[in-house]
Amino acid sequence: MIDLRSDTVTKPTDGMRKAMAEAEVGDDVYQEDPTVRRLEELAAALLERPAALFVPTGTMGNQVAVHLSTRPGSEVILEARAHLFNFEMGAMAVWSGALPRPLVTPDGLLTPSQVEEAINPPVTYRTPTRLLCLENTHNLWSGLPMDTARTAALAAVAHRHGLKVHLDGARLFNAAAALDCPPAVLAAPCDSVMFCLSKGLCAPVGSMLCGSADFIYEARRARKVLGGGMRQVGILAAAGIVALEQMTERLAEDHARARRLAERLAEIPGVRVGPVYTNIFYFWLNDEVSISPEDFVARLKSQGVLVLGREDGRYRVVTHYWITDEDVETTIRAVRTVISGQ
Ligand code: TLP
Repeated sequence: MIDLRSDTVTKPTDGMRKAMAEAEVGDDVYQEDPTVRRLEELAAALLERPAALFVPTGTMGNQVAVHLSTRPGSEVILEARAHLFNFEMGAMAVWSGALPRPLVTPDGLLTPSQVEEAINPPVTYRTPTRLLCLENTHNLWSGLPMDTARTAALAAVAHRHGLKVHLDGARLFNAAAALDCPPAVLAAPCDSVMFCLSKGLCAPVGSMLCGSADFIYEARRARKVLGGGMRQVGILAAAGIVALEQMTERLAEDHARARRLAERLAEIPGVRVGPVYTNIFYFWLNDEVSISPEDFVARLKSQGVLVLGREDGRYRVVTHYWITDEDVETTIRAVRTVISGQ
């Protein structure tokens, strides 16, 4: 199967499996797992932060950050299509009692004036706004990367009004590759940053939350509240170390394949392709293609290709380490076959 549904489907590399088998471990709840400690030091150094915490998922990393940066009854500003708002099961309301204030944008990029207008004034009769969450790259906006200038301008507004800024950098290394800018620089204006090891970087599990020493001390407690105190988890951290040491520099290859695949798909009559910035893009079938989304996904599957059909009629394609040039060709042939055989 050529699995283009997500980069979360990536299986660990041989190097990761070997590192996992050989990992030195200890009880991480006592902070005695040497491999986890090494991963956390590596992540903190990469992001130029005092400290980092290994968490099982990106969702947990994001929600721990929201929890520590809000109070029940306060508001969180984010872009309307943000993962934190759309795919995290209302966690900020469930666990932190926080209210999202989603802002609609035409292109996925919040503007400083939009954020400023959405911050409630600090009077005793208005809901306090405490946090701004950004997403880089922006998943639902075709993997759109956000440059440091925009991040800094948004963070400046937030900080001027006493808000914290959290970055959902699930695919921060994709943004870094696309913009040719170190991840530490892209994330620098934000108080906390989460990035995933388990997406394009191929680790089977795991994300990192980075921030100040005090923030990470509290984050360790919050992770425990959520049942995220793991024990001999160096087995997983070992794959994360390989992810950071060996997998970040190659992401431009995934971006180039996404671009080629999109260009070739756009040549097929009946197919409309959205923008490609990094490793995620969307496409649509024009009305002349009378095939239901369920059928299209199922018929592509029978040709050995998996894409994600969304309820809004878009199909998502994500390239990653396990997608080769040959897979790009096979995918084009499969889409042509399905459309011509409708
Ligand atoms: N994204 C997944 C799905 O949840 C949509 C995917 O297939 O793209 N932030 C962003 C921007 C994400 O895209 C994701 C996962 C997360 C956070 C959550 O990470 P996990 O799945 O580790 O909780």
